[in-house]
Amino acid sequence: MKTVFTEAHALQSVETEFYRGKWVEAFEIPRRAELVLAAVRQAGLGPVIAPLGFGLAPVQAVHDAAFLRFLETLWDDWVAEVGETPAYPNIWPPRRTRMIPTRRPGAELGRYAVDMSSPILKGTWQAARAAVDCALTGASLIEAGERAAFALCRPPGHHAGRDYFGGYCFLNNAAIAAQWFRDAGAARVAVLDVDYHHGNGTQDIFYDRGDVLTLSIHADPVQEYPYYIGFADETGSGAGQDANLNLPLPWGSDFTAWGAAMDRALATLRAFAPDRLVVSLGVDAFDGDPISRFRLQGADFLEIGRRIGRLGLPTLFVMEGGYAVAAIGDNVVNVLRGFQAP
Ligand code: OKP
Ligand code: ZN
Repeated sequence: MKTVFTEAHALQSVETEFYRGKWVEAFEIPRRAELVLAAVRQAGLGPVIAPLGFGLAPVQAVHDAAFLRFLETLWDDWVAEVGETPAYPNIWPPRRTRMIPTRRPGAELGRYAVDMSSPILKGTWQAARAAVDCALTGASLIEAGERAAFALCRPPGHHAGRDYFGGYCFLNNAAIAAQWFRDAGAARVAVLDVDYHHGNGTQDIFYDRGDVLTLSIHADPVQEYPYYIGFADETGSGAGQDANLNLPLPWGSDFTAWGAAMDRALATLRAFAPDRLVVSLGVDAFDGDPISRFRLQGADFLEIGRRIGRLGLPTLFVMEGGYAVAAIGDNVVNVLRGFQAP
């Protein structure tokens, strides 16, 4: 399987993040992608290729136009007003606020950010666009007949909604790839999110659609980020009724619980009979993850890959979370190798 990667990911880089009331060493760091790349090479998984440029149209097919203008222009506006320092929101519009147009960068940040984990930097737009191009290059390999591809995307994407960003995510790489598959002729696409955190952005984007099935296995939002979304009773709306499946699990869950949830997800996925599968591949369900509380072991990731492989679908893996840097490479490669040798 080919891996799509570009060094442009390193343009999104911060030393610290605001976590539990303190500025701590950042979890979502460039080293994560470098270690996954090293593990892919070490394992001899296949060629590593650079992304092609896909332009903005596939991004506009998923995200709100004003939101995209904001992401592209915020840095320059921020620098003019504040200077060359990471752009963080520090005010949010309360409920019942009229969304009056403004160009004040501080006001716009609060309008589009859902949290403080994703500062906008000089290279954020470029890094986020490059990650999308990695996902779309992987998708195009599959369109050209490959059975699978691995888009080593960074920054991640699954918390980015139609018109909001947060959770380290700016553009929803997996959702953009899923939509691109639809536009390339796939009648039905499934997005399976195995990241520890609920894929709230992906759910948001496809919630009212029946042509894209979204499934997510994640920590119960009663306990865990993103808190407000990801509950089991969110099953889709309108044409998308029953095309969203959330499988929340409590803190401390191991592969006994996780694997059972996965089997439920796979049964729904098989019944949907998609033409293409996108996997939001976060490996933060790992026991040793510093911000997560599941207990999956290294070998469990091999089994996850095997089960996905047995679906027999053209599959695009899109990198999401995973913060136990010492194990991130092995955990990702385990999924991909399990997939290849079910
Ligand atoms: C991104 B991905 C919880 C703080 C959470 C943001 C987490 C984003 C995870 N107390 N901070 O899904 O791995
Ligand atoms: Zn995560």
